[in-house]
Amino acid sequence: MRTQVAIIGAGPAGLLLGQLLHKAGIDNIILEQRSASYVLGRIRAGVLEQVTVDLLEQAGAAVRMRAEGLPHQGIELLFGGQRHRIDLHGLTGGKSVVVYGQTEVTRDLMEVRAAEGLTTIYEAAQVQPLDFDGPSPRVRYEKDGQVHEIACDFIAGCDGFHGVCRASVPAERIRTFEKVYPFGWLGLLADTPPVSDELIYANTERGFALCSQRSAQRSRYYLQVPLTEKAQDWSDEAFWQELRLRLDPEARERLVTGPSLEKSIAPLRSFVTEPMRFGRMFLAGDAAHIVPPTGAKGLNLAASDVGYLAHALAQHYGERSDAGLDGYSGRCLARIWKAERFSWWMTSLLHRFPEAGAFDARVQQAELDYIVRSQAASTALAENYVGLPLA
Ligand code: FAS
Ligand code: PHB
Repeated sequence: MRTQVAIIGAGPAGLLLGQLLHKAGIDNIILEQRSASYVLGRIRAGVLEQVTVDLLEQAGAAVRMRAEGLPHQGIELLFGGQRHRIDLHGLTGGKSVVVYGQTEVTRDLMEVRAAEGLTTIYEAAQVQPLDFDGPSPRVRYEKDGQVHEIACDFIAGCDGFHGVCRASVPAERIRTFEKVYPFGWLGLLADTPPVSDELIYANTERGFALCSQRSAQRSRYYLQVPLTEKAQDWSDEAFWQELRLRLDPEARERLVTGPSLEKSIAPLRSFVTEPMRFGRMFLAGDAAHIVPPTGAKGLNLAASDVGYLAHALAQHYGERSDAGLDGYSGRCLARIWKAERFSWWMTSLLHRFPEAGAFDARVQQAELDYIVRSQAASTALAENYVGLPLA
């Protein structure tokens, strides 16, 4: 088999790249180790920046998002028992975010890919990127007991944090930066009406909590928990009880509880790979970087990486220019590090750290109080939250 671009990974990065390349007339094949239903079963991100919305429009995968996505013009910070609204729209000259689950983004991208008759090989085992330093890269994989190879011009490593592409680069050619946080997020999805119209980020003595949503009938909640916790040790009732203890009286009163559809614990880490290009192999999305979900950046960074890469590949094939490919890594990393900083800052601002003392708690409260009272400080939060412009 031969294709122009072999994409490894059918998460949002790989699927969005496949669509953008197809729209640019660039042939591509996606190889995914799991089944489509397994990929769709992962409950993850929920907030889309305008940059991501625009890329999904370009990919022809925005119809349902336009109909069902929830535009959000503000978020609330809850601390000291009080909620304070951050007017994202007013502070950023009219920008906002769209609340629309990553699962739905993935489903929409899968559907348009299938409708266009494009090739996605699910349950591909032992996928290996080969010869990416030379002019003729290849991807080897196993399927139904047979070994197959795909000859290609380029390989896109969209295979997430635990993928094979980054791991295939010799250690001396890659530099990674990592910060692991001493807690995780216990997430719960339920078919209950959201507790509030907008997202609530809570800093409480018992730890962080986030009230998010997927629709007017489906809620998504998160609780900061120690890394020793296991999702199966948390009954629904225990989750709801703890969430109540982290809410203000009005939200506690409004909270509608119900049976969980999904419960899982996500560890929190900051991670960056430099560079993101190795010969004819390019890393994009979680394959290259991870952010703590506090700033709602993970999925959005994956989208902007892929937007840059699709544009660079279109330039290569369309204009015979490699300027975009040569500048890919630097362009992505400039955006990634700003999102890493913001996600680290939001995490440091809103979580209770085990080693933190009374002084640290007071400084956190002082910074939160400063943010909600200062136009400059709340504008800085707002412009990062809605997403910085593409450079
Ligand atoms: P993904 O990990 O989504 O996709 C990579 C794909 O590659 C997977 O389907 C995998 O099966 C496949 N793959 C891996 N190895 C392979 C191999 N060797 N061969 C073939 N295929 C292979 N972000 C937020 O903004 N908010 C959140 O609340 C949030 N919660 C998260 C919770 C968890 C548990 C995790 C892990 C991430 C969370 N994220 C969140 C971040 C998440 O949304 C990612 O940013 C997003 O999935 C990135 O998409 P991809 O880069 O496509 O990576
Ligand atoms: C979500 O709805 O899953 C979500 C929203 C905002 C975040 C993280 C996760 O910062």
